[in-house]
Amino acid sequence: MNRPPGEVPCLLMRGGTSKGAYFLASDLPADPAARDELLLRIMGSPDERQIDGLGGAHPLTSKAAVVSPSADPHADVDYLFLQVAVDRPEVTSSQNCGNILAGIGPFAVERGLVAAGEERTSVRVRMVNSGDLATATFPTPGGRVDYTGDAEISGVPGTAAPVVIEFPPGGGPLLPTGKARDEIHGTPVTCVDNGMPTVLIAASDLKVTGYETPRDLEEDPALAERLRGIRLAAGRLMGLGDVSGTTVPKLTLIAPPRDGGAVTTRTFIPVRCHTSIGVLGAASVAAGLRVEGGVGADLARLTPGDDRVRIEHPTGFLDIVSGVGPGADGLPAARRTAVVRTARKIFDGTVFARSAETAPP
Ligand code: NQM
Repeated sequence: MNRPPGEVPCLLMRGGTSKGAYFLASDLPADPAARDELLLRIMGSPDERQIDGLGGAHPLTSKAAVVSPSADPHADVDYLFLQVAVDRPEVTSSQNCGNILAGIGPFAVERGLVAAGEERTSVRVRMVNSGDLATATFPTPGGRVDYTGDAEISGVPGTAAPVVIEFPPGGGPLLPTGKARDEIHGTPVTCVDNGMPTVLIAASDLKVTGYETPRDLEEDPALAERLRGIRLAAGRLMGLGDVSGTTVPKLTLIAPPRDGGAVTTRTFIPVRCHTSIGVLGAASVAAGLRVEGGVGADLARLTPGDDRVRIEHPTGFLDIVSGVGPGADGLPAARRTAVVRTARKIFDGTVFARSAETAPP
C-alpha cells in the first residue's frame, strides 16, 4: 500500500524496562540521514516533553527498533537499535539495547518475518549495532504471540510472558583496555564490555553511597562533572575515541548489596541515571564482577560455582546468568550470558510524523 510520506506503520512496544517504536526497515527511508530525520519527527524530538510525538520524555522511552530479514545464516532477523535523543536533534546507532531486544522476536512474528511455532518460538537476532547474536524464546500458543504470563521483572508493574534471551559470547574482548583495573583522574575503574561498554566505579570512591535515588544523583553537579571526566578518558582507553557525543560507555556505580543480591548498582546512560539497569549493561556488570582484581570483585557477594548473578538497581533487581573463564590470551573472557525479560505489544497502527515544515530546526 502506498502511503503519504510521514505516515508509517509502527508497533509501539514495551521491551523489558524500556519502551520504543518498532518498524520494519522496509517501511522507513533506506538513507540513514532521511530515516533519522523522520524518527525525530515521529518521536517529537527535540523537546524535553516530546509532546508532539511518541517519545516518553526520557532516554528509556525514546527508542526505535528497525527490523528486517537477515542475510546472516546464523540469524533470522537483523535488529538495528536507534536511540532518539529527547532534547537534541540527534539519533545514534552507537549503542545496542537489550531491553528493546526483548520485543524483537514477538515483533518479527507479528509482522510475518518469522513463522510462529505451535507452543513457543525462538528467533535468532543479529544485533546490527554490535554484530553480536542473541536468541529470544517466547510463548506462541496456537501460533500467536501470547504476551500474558507470570514472569515479573523489577521496574515493570504486574506480570507478563517470559522472553528468555540467550547471548553467545560476543566477538570483542571482555576487558577492552587489556587490564582488570585502570586509574582515571585518581579513581580506580574497571572497563568491561560484555555487550555494552561499561565503566565500573566503586560508589564510595565518588563520595556517594550508591544507594541514592536516581534523581538525587542526577541533581549532584559535582558528581556529574566527575563522571563526565572519567567517561571521556575511559572512552579513549577503551578504544572508542572521543565519546563526548555518544551514549557509550555507560558508567555503573557499584556498592555492596543490600537486599540479598550480588551488588547494588546505579548506572548513568550516560547523563541520566537509569531507573533500573540495561540488559547488556547488566551483562557487562555481571561479567565485570568476576574479573579478579577488578573494582567490582572486592565489593560483590558471589556464590562460587554459581553463574547466576542478582544485580540490585534502583527499582529492584535483575537476575542474569553470566559465566566468565580464561580467554585464549590469558585474560578473562565471557562465556554464556542469559536473561529473562518480558515485552508487550501496546499499540499497532500508523504513526503520523510531525511535518518537516513545522518541526523545530
Ligand atoms: O544495556 C539503556 C535500557 C538501556 C540499554 C541504556 C539496555 C542494555 O535499559 O541492554 O537495555 O543503557 O541506555 O533500555
